[in-house]
Amino acid sequence: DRVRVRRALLSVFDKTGLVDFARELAALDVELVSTGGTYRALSEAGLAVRDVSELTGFPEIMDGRVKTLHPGVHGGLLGIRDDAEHAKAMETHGIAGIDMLVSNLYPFEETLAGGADTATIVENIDIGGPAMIRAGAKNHGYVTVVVDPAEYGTVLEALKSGNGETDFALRQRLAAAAYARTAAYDAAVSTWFAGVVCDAMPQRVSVSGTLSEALRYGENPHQSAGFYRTGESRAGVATARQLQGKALSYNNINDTDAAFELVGEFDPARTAAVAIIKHANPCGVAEGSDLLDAYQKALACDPVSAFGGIVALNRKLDRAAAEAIVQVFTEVIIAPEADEDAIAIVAGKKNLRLLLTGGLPDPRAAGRTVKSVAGGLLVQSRDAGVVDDLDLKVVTRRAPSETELADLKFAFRVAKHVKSNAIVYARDLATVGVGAGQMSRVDSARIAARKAEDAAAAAGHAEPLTRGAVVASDAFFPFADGLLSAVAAGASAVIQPGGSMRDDEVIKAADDNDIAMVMTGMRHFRH
Ligand code: 93A
Repeated sequence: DRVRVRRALLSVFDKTGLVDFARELAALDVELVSTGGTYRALSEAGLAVRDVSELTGFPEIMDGRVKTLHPGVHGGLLGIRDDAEHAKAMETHGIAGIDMLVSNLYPFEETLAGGADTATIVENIDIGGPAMIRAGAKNHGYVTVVVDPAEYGTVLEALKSGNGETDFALRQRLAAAAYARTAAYDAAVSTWFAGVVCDAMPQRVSVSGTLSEALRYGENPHQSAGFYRTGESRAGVATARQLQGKALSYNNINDTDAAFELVGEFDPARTAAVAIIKHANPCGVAEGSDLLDAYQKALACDPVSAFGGIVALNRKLDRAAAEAIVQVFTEVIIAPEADEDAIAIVAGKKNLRLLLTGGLPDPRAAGRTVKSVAGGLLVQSRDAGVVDDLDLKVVTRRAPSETELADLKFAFRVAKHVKSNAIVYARDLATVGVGAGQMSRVDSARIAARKAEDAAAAAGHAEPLTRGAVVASDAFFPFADGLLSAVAAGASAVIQPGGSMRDDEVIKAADDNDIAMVMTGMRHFRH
């Protein structure tokens, strides 16, 4: 089961360790054959190497799309040396046996992660490389296939200690690694094709990421946890730079993500916006003339819950906003950037983490979310719905005023980021009451209204802040009762998806109470 390696074909995109490895192979009397770029790298290093076109009698054509796809290569990889007919075919057609294949592939996954255009991504689908790897691995009885530069050392050791021969166990192990690589490669290609090109769910999904940090514990101290990076370039908690403070916990990461995705909904060129998050739900969100104004408005919504919260900002953190934020016990601040003054102010709070992302996530970006259930994975495209893009329909006699409409859109934008059932009261482009995560929409509505009363009382207002406010609901009102509870709280306008069997009843209840109601046609469940 030992095979002497006389000829190696090297065709690698990632040229790490290539020259040293090839030099050692040459010293072991292995003849080197290579494709274009690999050939150049080796000959420039002064190594004797033959161009693969000598084996094929055919030049590389079509910008390299066809360089090794030839019987001269595949016959050399697939021929069974001990089979008389195979040996005869090799002789008749002048096919040289290839005993070792060293190949790694065009960087499809990296090209995809780097956000390249479709044509570039397609061009980075390697065809010849996987074909050779699969051929050599099939014929592992005779061929040693190396797909990972990390294996170069092991392979050299084996050759040196084995008189230039490899044994079956090594070739078999390398063949398994080879097929694992081509399987993962094709899975990445097929997933991309299905999802992006055909807008369909892939037949298989493999969730993969690289451990970025082993976390102290998970959602609770008795659970173990880790944070993995997927390589996606989206601005957010996974790609942010942490300037200070201790390591983020599992819950911090989850909440920070929720916070930053929410402020990402607010175009920084149009407005300053701040979101304060607790347990993945906003306890205050506001637009403002600047970040300080937005922060103060957001904080006023529920200052009790904001204690120990996560603060996300959609613009460069400045001194004034930083000074206000550090007055309140805050776990994490996340922003696209921060100016020097702001960084210095935050530095005064040793435990406060400051994360800078370099940009904002695009709320309309395509992408997938994955959730594990017992024995399965639930995969869906991310909720890329944005209220500005929707065809809003006024369904009541009274149409909302311009101010009401602006508040309605604001409230619906926020409701998308509140756990269902979500009810959001807003006025003056700030939340005044948020009802989240209740099993009954009426309960969410009651909680939101009560929150607004509490906030008003705390701020010394005579009237609850729901009076004259607008209300957003993440899903339709199945009955008029949810709407009537908003009416009772004093709301003047409502935004909701619509689509209930009893829409007529709900619209009538609105009209009876002189409420303006807008339907979006889009639901924003979030669980
Ligand atoms: O364009 S290909 O799909 N067609 C081929 O015939 C082919 N042969 C090798 N890609 C092909 N390769 C790949 O080229 C290898 O998998 C490797 O990634 C790369 C090495 O090219 P070079 O030696 O020119 O740098």
